[in-house]
Amino acid sequence: MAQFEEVSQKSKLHPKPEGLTLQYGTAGFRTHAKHLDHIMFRMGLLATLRSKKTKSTIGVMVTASHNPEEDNGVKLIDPMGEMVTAMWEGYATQLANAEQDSLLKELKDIIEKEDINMSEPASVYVGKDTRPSSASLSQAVLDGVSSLGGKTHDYGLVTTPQLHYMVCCCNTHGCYGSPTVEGYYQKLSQAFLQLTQNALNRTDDQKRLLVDGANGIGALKMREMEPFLRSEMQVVLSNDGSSGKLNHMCGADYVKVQQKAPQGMNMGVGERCCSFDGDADRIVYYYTDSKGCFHLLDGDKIATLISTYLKELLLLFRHMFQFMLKLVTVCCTKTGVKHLHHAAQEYDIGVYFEANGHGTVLFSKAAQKQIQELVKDPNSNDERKRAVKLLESTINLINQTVGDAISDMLVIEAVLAIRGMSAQDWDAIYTDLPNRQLKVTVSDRRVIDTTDAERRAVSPEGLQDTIDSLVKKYKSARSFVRPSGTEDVVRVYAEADTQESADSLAHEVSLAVYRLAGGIGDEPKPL
Ligand code: G16
Repeated sequence: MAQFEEVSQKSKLHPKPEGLTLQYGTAGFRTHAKHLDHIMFRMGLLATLRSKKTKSTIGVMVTASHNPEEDNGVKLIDPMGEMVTAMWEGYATQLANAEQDSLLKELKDIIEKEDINMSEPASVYVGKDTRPSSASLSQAVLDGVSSLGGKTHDYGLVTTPQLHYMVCCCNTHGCYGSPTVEGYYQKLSQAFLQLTQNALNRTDDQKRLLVDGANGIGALKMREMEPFLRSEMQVVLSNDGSSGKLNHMCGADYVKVQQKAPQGMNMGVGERCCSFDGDADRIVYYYTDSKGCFHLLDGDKIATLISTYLKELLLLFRHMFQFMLKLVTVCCTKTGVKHLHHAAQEYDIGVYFEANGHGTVLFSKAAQKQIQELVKDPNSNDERKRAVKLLESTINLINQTVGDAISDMLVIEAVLAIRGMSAQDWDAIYTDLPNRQLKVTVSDRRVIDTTDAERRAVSPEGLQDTIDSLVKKYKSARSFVRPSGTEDVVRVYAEADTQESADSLAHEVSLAVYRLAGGIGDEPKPL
């Protein structure tokens, strides 16, 4: 077939280095950008097949999110804006690792297994972050799509959640919004302005938010969005990409792991600050108190703020709806928003956040329908009318396709404004135990296997027993280890009654990982 001839010819321009194998990780392929050209071309091919199979538009985002600037990666987006299924992640790995001369064979194998009608049209949306390597890598994706005859729409520089939003808008024929960057700003800003009308007499200080853009795409998009917010938010942007390096000493991952403010941010006492990550799908908040102490408001705190706000609104209607009667339930999954997203879909309203600030809120179709009916209810009193309007605007403000730093930030700002809360009030909802997160480099991180939502290690032998006995030495302590799905490291988490104990436990567990799981380089040193 002429189609395959074209793939065969074009793939020679994006050759695979012999012997290189990569896995589709927690959020797609991710490694040094120099290894990725063939992966991008092949993901263009795979997205085209997925589009033909689903008869829908598929998204391909070129980004390595929180990883260093030299890395890059690719995330595939399914029709409703969610991550691709596990089965297709497997195909992605299969195609990525096919040697040059067996690429067509593997491609045909997927076509056959999935029974894909190759005469179906295909449409793929492509976006990229600000990394220097992203321009040529996204071109490789476009080449892959066109070599199989698919249509592309190149959105250029967008945040990952913006591309998820575009894909969902396209496949819902505009029901979710209009599939343009402007449409995204319009939808979110209108909802935000409606919500903040409920917060009276806010001073300029209360509208002020210090935003660390991680020197990435989120900073660019925040600047573009600002005029749409009509001074209802006064953004002071730092790490806007004009001088610093992406994610270097800044960004959500740095702030969360280091538990300190990013470089270049001048924080006044008690001032609300937040950091995006490299592709703006994560956000964490923080402030310093009058003693100069740094306070982090991470994904757990964000989930608590948003769920208590929603619960308060829903309780006004508890006499009417079954789903609102259920208590708030907590569920744990493995790391990776794809796991959390699926778990959250099981609920009428699912609020999910990873501690690193990646998360969103999902409203089931039934819940959205019931809220729509409430809007029209003629017997509603003023308090309920107000609550239902708030719910409606909150739904519009949330990017339900995936975690979105900009959307989450606007939700948080609106909730704080409506409830008249400061960052300190929010922080006081509960007190975090002191904790520490570390990384250990080992020769093969896959030697660590886990169970119970990654809370217990089943291999290597003896590791979990060692962790258990170390934990017993400290008060209120817990510790978990797991292989990262995005970097070549093992992650260690520890918490205890004091920061000294958390640091010491994290160090001891790191040493155990280093010794029992094949650590390389220098032994972990005490903090
Ligand atoms: C990705 C995933 C997240 C995950 C994070 C870190 O985020 O989407 O769910 O928490 O990687 O994973 P790990 O700790 O296993 O390296 P992002 O923002 O980097 O795409």
